[in-house]
Amino acid sequence: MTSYRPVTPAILAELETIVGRAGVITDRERLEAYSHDETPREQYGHMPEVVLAPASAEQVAAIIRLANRERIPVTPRGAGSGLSGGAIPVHGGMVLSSEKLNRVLEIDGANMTITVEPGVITNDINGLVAERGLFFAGYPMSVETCCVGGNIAENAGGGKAVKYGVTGRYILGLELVTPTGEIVMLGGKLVKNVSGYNLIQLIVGSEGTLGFVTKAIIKLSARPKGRIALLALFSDPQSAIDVVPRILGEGGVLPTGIEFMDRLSVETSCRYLNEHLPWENCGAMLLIEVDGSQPAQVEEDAFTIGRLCQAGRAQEVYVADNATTLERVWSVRRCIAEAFKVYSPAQSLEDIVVPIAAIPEYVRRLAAIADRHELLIPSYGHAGDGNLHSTLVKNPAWSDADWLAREPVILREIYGLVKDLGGTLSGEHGIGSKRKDYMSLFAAPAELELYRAIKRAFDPNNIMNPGKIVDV
Ligand code: LAC
Ligand code: ZN
Repeated sequence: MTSYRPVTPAILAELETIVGRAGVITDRERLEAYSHDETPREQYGHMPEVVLAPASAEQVAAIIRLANRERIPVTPRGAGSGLSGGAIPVHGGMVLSSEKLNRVLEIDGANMTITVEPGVITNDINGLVAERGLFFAGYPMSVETCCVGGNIAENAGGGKAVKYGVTGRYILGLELVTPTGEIVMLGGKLVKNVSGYNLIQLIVGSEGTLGFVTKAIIKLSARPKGRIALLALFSDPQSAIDVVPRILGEGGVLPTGIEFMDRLSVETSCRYLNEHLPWENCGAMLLIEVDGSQPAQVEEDAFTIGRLCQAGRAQEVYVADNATTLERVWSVRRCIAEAFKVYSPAQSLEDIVVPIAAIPEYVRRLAAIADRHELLIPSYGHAGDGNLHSTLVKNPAWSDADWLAREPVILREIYGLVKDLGGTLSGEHGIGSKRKDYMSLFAAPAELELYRAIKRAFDPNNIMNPGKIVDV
């Protein structure tokens, strides 16, 4: 275990010479906002000693060199919308915020790229490039609040991954400040690049443990001209989930996404938003979207999928084919996590992923686990990716201490099931500090040792986001 040194007044004075007084936050009330992400604060939060808001790669590099010299931990932070504790300074020290690194540096239409700093809000990219007929296919559910740096750190997925894949597919170049304070440029506006090890894709998803991204070159795609979403209602979760492998395997259509919501998830989000979807008489819903450049083709694809849903015992299939209805159904889906936080702050939002064909068995066996432990475990998520956000919700009859004692037992049981089915711990939220202790259930000692060797090669003093993914 590395031992770290505190941030002393002398170090604060030196930090002020790097980022200026306004870039150094030490006020306790303001620090509090940087002590947690979207995981339950009491359980996972930790206060930083100082928060820094650098405005250039050079400033980031100078801070990291100082942190190395003094052996002070550095935790990179984007918008703080993470779900695994990735941006929480679990060893105290410095939080390095990307909030002032939020410039769009270039839009290059001919190469279909946009170059941005890490603090740019993901959704803003689409606003900027829409008029050129382009879009960024990354679509995390927190798209309106999360930022590009966080998406890269976590290799964020989301609601369009069935067709478009996840963030990493679109990252062509990265400027990185390494954990020893070097500035390196990886890749460029290159669609193909096999010159050397693929360090870009090692950095993507490394949860801020291998450096701080200061610039990203992102690949844009042609904006689809048509989109249709189908909202298919089923009497029970199993019937809905059973259709997913059929849609993918039998339709000959690649949907943009296939999202699953059980009844409690839809109901909770609808109540939170004061929205109405007809959840009362159903047990679960699928939200399936198709898009494309030919509106007639998109309609035909939607029709094909609608037929498969009906053949799979859908009670009803509703069509959303204009901006207003599309936004209505998607906002219910997007806000489920937020709504459950209000419904029960004591909860564990999971991110398991299994092979797509194993989704029906997962849902069946998860229901048995929930029954046996007498708690609610609603599920929703990206069924078309085999990625479900099963959420353990504290039984109101349990005390807080009860919950904290039972939660890990139930989690281990769920993870055991996931492993049995050939799945793993996280599909898009990451390991962070929240899931670190469970890594050894899925990765053999030799694999974990490779992680540690990589970490040591980048970060010999273990100052960069320590306490995440694995202990070094
Ligand atoms: C979602 C977030 C929790 O899919 O990943 O809603
Ligand atoms: Zn998700």
